[in-house]
Amino acid sequence: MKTLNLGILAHVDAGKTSLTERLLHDVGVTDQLGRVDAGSTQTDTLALERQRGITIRSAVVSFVLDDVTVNLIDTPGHPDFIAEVERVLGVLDGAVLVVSAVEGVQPQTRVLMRTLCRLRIPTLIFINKVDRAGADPERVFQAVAEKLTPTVVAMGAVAMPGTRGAHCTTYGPTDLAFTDRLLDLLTGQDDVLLADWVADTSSLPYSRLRAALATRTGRALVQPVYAGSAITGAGVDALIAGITELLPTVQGDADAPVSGTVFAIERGPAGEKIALVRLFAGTIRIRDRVRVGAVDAELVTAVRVVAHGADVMASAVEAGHIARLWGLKHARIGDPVGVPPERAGTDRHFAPPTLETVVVPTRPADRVALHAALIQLAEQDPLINLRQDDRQHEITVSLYGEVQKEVIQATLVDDFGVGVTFRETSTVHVERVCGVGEAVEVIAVAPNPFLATVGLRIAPAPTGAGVTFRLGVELGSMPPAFFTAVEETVRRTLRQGLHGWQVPDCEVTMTHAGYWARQSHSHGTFDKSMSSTAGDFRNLTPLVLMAALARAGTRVHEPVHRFRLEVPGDVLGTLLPALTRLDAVPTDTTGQGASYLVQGEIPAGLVHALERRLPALTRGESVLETEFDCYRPVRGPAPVRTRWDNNPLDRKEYLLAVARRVGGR
Ligand SMILES: Nc1nc2c(ncn2[C@@H]2O[C@H](COP(=O)(O)OP(=O)(O)OP(=O)(O)O)[C@@H](O)[C@H]2O)c(=O)[nH]1
Ligand SMILES: [Mg+2]
Repeated sequence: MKTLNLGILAHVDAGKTSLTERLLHDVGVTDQLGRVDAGSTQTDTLALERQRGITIRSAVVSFVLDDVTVNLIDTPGHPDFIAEVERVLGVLDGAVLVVSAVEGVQPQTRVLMRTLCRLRIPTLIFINKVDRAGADPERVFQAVAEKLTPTVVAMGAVAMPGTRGAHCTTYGPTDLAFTDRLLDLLTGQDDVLLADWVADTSSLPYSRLRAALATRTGRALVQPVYAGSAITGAGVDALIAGITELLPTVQGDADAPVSGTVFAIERGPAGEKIALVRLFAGTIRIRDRVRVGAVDAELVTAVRVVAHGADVMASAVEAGHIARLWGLKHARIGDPVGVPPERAGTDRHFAPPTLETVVVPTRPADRVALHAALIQLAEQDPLINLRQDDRQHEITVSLYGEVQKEVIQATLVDDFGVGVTFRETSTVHVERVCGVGEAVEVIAVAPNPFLATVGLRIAPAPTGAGVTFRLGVELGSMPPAFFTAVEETVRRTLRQGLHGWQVPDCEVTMTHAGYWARQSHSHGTFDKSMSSTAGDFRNLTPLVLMAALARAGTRVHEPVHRFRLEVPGDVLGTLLPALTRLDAVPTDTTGQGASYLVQGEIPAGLVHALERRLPALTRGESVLETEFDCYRPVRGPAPVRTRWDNNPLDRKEYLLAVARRVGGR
């Protein structure tokens, strides 16, 4: 059977979960329509999701349409949970991007559409909530074409929008404006189609246009736009027909070697680990041993697949499907299963978290329990980037925002019985390398206390390039384990640069390498004092790297958001000075009738303060949109972060040692 793994994506509250519920109902999986507001949906199952009426975790449900199994993945829309969306992008064959007919294109809609286009994920757009007061599907369609993607085509029209009686009609071969638009769009992209049409205008019958529409949609070159209401069901039949007709299905090879991706980790009722895997090729049966990430031969002890609305035990899962697998003890999000699939599961599509905070147990005795609980949460959400500082044993997590913080707090109490408070949230800065720096320590030459020679050169790399590690020495000059030790340590050390912040992008070249081979005395026992070990390389590498980094120099950068703020014209006089006090830099202010649109940049750490101050500054009449933009150099003195990793030396001692070395050469 063919499968389609379909993601439902949107800005918060656009109606993803309601649409998922409606689809399940209309295809016959559920008898009763679940409601977000009643806490009765299939996908918002966490107690916290039901209480708050927002989706926090992505969830998979499934139904059969004609001969296709559709695995539907409902995702959260709140930007604090963008990491959940990121994880599912690598396993999607198609997406429905939901836009509210009332609120229109929102910041997250833009971020998501950009990413869907970049990843070439075939997408249908659904303008939802046409029944709600204020709905204006025509205006929203125009905004979609202007702000999201120009390659759109409206697949139908809405009558009586903004009323309970809103209903939708689907365009067909007799709607000339529709067929003209198809012709225009498709011949503009396809030279063969254009040539045929130029030669003979009757050579493109409607059926051929429809087929071309499916092909182009399948290649993510055209985005058909539907409209309707998840609540009343208007327009949803057309969307279902569009999913079947226009989105590409896959039929993986069940006999090929196993190849899949772990895209989520859950815990079962007994606390056992469950890996959600999208299988691109092959078949996994119970009791099979599979390779997961770097771990060979993990034993699969149970398999569940989502089938026709329910999650059922199965003896195997085949290519194309999504399954929950038990027994993969070491599985982590993004790990390949078997042969790594072409689509990597760990690619970064969105900005990383820009905030961090220290988590403090309410009862000091809970510290160990808290650490264990956070380790489990970090498995499900690796971007919280859990770390413990060595001296005070304080635990820090990275965050996207305050809502995520509240969710972590509630989860720790509800699921683990650990009450926590947080220190003030602070901004995660990064360090960028300024120039090129080199350092070397030679074996048996003071002050090098380790049995290893390591020389490293560090150079800047473009933003987003990541850390690259190259060998400037012969690969055969040392055992591979020593090179691995150096590379791993380089990556770990760069998590904290000269000021304690991560160095995300740079090129590190190993310029010198040397070791003492395994040596024994006459009585034959291995003598550690005469033979290099991987530990020597692990201990020496941070010293050399930090010395090279000190020579190259780094500059601390802070995350900056772009903001778009609509305000009544008469508050501008008090608003602009308040923005300046919040370190926001307005770059553009334009009048829009009685209101003004102010756009500019603001440090990420002050977005929350701006949100809090706005109601008072604007009589509650403002609309604020913010989105991560870039890192920019910090003005004034660079903030320093305390060290938390397992560095062999205390930070101050460490930098003094580095300084002595740099100065002494
Ligand atoms: N009138 C109307 N209300 C809708 C429609 N779709 C959703 N809603 C309401 O909008 C609110 C948000 O709906 P959800 O389905 O939770 O939206 P969501 O996109 O899943 O939200 P998050 O997952 O939290 O991002 C709820 O109160 C729904 O009842 C619709 O078509 N018409
Ligand atoms: Mg939802």
